[in-house]
Amino acid sequence: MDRRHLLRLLGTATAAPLFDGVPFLSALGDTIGASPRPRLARAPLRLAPVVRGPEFTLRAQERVVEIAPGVNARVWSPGDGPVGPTVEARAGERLKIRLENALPEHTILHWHGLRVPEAADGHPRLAIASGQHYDYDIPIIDRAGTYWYHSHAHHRTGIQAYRGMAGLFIVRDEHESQWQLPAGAHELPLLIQDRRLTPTGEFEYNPVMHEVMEGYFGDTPFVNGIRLPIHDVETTTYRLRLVNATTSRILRLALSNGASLQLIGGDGGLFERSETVDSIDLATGERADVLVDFSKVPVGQSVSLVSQPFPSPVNGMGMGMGRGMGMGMGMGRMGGGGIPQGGAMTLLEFRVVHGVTPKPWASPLAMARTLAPPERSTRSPARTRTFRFDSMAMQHTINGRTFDMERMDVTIPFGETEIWQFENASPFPHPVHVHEVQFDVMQRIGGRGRIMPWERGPKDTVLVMPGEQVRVRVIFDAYRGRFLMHCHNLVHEDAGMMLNFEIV
Ligand SMILES: [Cu+2]
Repeated sequence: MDRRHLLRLLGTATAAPLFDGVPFLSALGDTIGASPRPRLARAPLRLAPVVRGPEFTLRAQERVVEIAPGVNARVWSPGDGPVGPTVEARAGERLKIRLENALPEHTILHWHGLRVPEAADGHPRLAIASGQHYDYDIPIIDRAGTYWYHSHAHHRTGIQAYRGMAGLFIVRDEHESQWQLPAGAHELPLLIQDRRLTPTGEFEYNPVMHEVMEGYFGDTPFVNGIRLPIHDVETTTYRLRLVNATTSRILRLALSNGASLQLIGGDGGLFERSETVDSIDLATGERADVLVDFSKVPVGQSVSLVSQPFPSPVNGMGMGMGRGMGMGMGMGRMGGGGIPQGGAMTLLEFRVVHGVTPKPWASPLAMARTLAPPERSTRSPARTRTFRFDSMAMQHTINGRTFDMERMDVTIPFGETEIWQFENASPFPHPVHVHEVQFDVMQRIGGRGRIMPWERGPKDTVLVMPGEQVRVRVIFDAYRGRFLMHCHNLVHEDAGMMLNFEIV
């Protein structure tokens, strides 16, 4: 009796179709990572449904959804899909969003990158129990940009975001509209995650000791909640809104054919000028707005969005250990470990299927002029504060302390400009996220020693590598209240690498 026949007799052929060739072996199957993986058919990319104001409800619930052809997975999502819907708003609008919690545990959503009133920021002390709801009132005071939202539940942010409690939040405004950037089918919001997929279609999340230190890495890429999808494109220019929504992974985003990316914006909207780059490093929480030109790709060929390999950024870990070994010294794959930090991954395949005459906005030269200069403060900073990020003895600390929900760590007078200096004294990378602000990266000392092209606009999250000091200029002039600053490696955040600050 062959295996297919056996499985059918056991009644599992349709319920658990993940093993080799049963029944999804196809020419579109693939292998991910270094070790043999189940061959699965590839699914088309899906864009999350769009929700708009002035009022709507997001219902967080457990669902079983299709994440690859014939493969269902249990997700936790604030909507009907594998991740949350894309919120679209216009600057100046006011949104009233109700979060209904039908999950079996507490949750709360944070609107990442947006400056909102204290009550709308999703501080973990505002989390609601299962069966409860929370009403957000959000005036959109920020400029056009690619923001996002995700769970901020105390000690549960990592697993909830991993299971699908995340989505995009796009703000549009008049200033951006005048540039006639690729829109409609040529604008693709892409929420990138990595997960470990078990043979029964479950998302495995169980950081063991070394993963609590370095981070939790998946073995399978997901875009908009779909496993390694395919998207059909025309021979013209597309706008990709890239969001790193992984738990811990730094992505070195590039195109598989070596073509360059035209970087037009970042965390806080469009840059003053676009810049052509070969790759973009995005840490968890960071975003990039890029134009990709498919006009030179012959119809019938594919180009993939990939994360290129890079040496392990863990201090003291060389290239050798970064490749396939990770911190676990071989515990990695045997223990179900994912592709290590810096490992190569294919994220999304673009199949060029139509030749079209490029539209006027498709000229990269046209985009090289000034896009949208953000209004930034030139006030001199009132003070400098230093925050030292350290990881040792199974603890992740900021200035020697782990998070205490009730302790106020920093008090800032409303309206003041400050320099915040983030120092990474640990062996691990830390993407530092500050709620309620868009800051300017002023200087990086040590490590890479410079400001990267994708850090030249307003930002809310900045990657601080081991040995680096990064200075940012922050203005606290939106709202008074209690907010958070934390590491956005969600394993570190859940372990307490977070502090409260209050604007008074
Ligand atoms: Cu961290």
